[in-house]
Amino acid sequence: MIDLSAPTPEGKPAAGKTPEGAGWGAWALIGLAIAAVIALAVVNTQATNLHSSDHAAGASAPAASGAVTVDVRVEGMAFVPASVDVPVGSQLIVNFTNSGDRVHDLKIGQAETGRVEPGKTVRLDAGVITEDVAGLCTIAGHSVQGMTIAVNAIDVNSIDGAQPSAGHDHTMAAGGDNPFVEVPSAAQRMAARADFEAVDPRLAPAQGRVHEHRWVMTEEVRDVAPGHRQVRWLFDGQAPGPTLRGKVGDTFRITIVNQGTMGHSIDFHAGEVSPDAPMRTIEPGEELVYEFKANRAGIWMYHCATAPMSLHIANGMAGAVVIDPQDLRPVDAEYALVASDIFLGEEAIGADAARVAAGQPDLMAFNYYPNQYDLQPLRARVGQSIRVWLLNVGPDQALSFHVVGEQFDTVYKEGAYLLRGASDTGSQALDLQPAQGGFVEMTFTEPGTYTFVNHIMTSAEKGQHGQIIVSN
Ligand SMILES: [Cu+2]
Repeated sequence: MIDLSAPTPEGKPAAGKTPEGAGWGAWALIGLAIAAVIALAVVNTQATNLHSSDHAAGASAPAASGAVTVDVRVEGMAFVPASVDVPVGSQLIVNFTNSGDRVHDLKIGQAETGRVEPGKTVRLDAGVITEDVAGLCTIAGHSVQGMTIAVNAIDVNSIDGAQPSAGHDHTMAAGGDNPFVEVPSAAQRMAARADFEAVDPRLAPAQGRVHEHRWVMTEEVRDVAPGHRQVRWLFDGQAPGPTLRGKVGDTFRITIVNQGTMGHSIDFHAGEVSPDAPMRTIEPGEELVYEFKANRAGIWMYHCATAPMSLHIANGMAGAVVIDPQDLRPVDAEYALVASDIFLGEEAIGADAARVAAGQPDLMAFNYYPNQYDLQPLRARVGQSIRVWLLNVGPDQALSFHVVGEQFDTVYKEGAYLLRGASDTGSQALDLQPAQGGFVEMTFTEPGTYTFVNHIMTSAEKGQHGQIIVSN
């Protein structure tokens, strides 16, 4: 008996490689063709395959006969295992245990368990497996959060075992329709990771009146989502770029040095300058000095201004300049969150240009990494006031920043207070279009886990979601 619960080996099918000499047009056609095949394969279940599998490595499957029994359980919002291999012609029996804390079900092909309460186990006869079948939890929204299971039909009679019996491809992932890569589900994004280091969201006070920095611009492979690495285009090695902070009247003198492979540039919204010279694109090996005086308070965007700007911003070339209003009140802690759309792509290419052009983000993030503050929450104490500076760099999606269980007593948006130190009124969300910024202030009165989200809920579900843990 082989271990049917063992994960199938990772392997990117041919779709993960650029055909030599193929241009983007041909590439897009290949993508569409793959998407069409997959759409046909899943049309009856609305499910997508969670796991990318390579059947060639499953050659040790037993002869096809009789029944195969598999135990499936629930972890968070995922089935474990997320993928099972079954010899073609075998009957599949699933012992489904709902080990989660919410009601779920399991549907594989046309077979359904019906609703299963937490702690209960139900036996599901999925019938004879003749081709790959998608399984899912049918409760609204659960499959898009990651509750899918792929049943792979293994053709044990194939000599080299190289082709899946149904002949289609498994690059699709829960939570996305990106034909190039596997998009991690919410359950995968929120699973604890010992080695993870979030972008530090803390914002230090302004120091000095002249701010001089030298930023090297590079293109480097980075971890952009759990299990996914791809090239990012970076100011000073980070996405978002460094957060600058000063006061009204300060001078900023930034030297950008292009050590990448293509032209890049920078545009600081925090100053008023003639764009012609300082915002020009510089080629690899060149550098330029961009100087401006900050005459107006606010949180201002900066970004690479080389076309297509959507792609340069999507790949990481954006950040914030904070210019303090004159009468900023003292708070116990300040944070800076840059809202950004995340486009996945192949490792060596970075954000997929066609998806960026179509405005179809795979994930959404604060500080360019989805769900990172679910893994490393912000922390505060009861009675403390915190200020969260917010900037939306897009490139396309809007932000409606909300903290679950909390109300803002102070809201500053695009240079003006909407509300200031209020006690008998308040605000529930700060809305910011791309290139808009502001801050919110709140004081926690009870301990607890306060979730912050983009209340455009599909963006929260794509990763614009984090936590503030408040203790006594
Ligand atoms: Cu650039």
